[in-house]
Amino acid sequence: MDGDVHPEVAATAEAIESMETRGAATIADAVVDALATQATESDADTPEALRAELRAAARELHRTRPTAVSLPNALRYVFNRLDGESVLGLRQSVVTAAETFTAQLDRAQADLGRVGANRLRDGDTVMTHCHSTDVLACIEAAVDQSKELSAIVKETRPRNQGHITAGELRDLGVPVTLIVDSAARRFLDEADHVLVGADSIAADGSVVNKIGTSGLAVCARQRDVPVVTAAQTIKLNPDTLTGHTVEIETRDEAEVIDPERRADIGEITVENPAFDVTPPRYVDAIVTEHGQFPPESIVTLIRDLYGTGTGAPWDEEA
Ligand code: RI2
Repeated sequence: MDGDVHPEVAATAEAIESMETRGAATIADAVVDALATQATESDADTPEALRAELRAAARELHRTRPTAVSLPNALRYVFNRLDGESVLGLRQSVVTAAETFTAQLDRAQADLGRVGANRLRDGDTVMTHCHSTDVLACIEAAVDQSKELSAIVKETRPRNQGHITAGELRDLGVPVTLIVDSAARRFLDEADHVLVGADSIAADGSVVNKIGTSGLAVCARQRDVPVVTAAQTIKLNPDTLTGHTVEIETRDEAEVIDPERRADIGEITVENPAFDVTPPRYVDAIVTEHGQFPPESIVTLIRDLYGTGTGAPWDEEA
């Protein structure tokens, strides 16, 4: 039988689900932290009991956001390093794995930032969609190289994460023009790059990112504005090597329209997909901590880094 989930794990899951904690890299960081809390705060008196608790905690965390592959990749990282014949040893293996994971994540983002910055020239204007810490890392690295950049920031309905991007760019000293999503095509003529993040990258090079990314990419291609995805390799989806598709998260319709207003309108359907899929032909490069790749070649990197090592060890009884 599976063990108890620590209240802090449940709180982390709730924060991810409500998007108080959001962004693929931040989510990955939060889930390994939560597993470490489960391990250190546990009262389990046998390694089997602690393993059961860790599996239960992982399942609670895993169900929160189905599209962000960084979440199962992070869980798998820890589960693949579970080791120890005693509670103490097992506990330590979780803490060490979580710490190593977080350190690697930070390093990867800094490395990725320097790669992405090389694409940006002094005086360039970047158009952004949603809020991505990987994208911000590229811009921050370019600013550190004394490049002067400006940004056109899409507000990104329905959750308006563009506001977070705008604030962080201002903190970096980058001039920001905030636009509504539907103004993107009009402003593309003023952009030198479209720079977006990713929640999941499939083996065929398709980029799964915040809803609205694919429309932006199609318009950018029509206007010859290069589209670059900044994505640490934790966003690569190994399941897609074996033909699985990426599940697109559907969120509450109340994010799109106030329930009272909806009731006033009458019988309508409201859809709220959180993400869309941009085919590789609209993406010029995927920037990772290992360098930049044409999307069509990303399958090689996925195979090298993940092999066919997928699965959900938190569902197993072993
Ligand atoms: P970083 C976000 O999703 C955006 O789609 C963003 O591009 C992606 O996560 C990656 O974020 P959401 O959590 O890992 O806002 O680059 O739904 O921070």
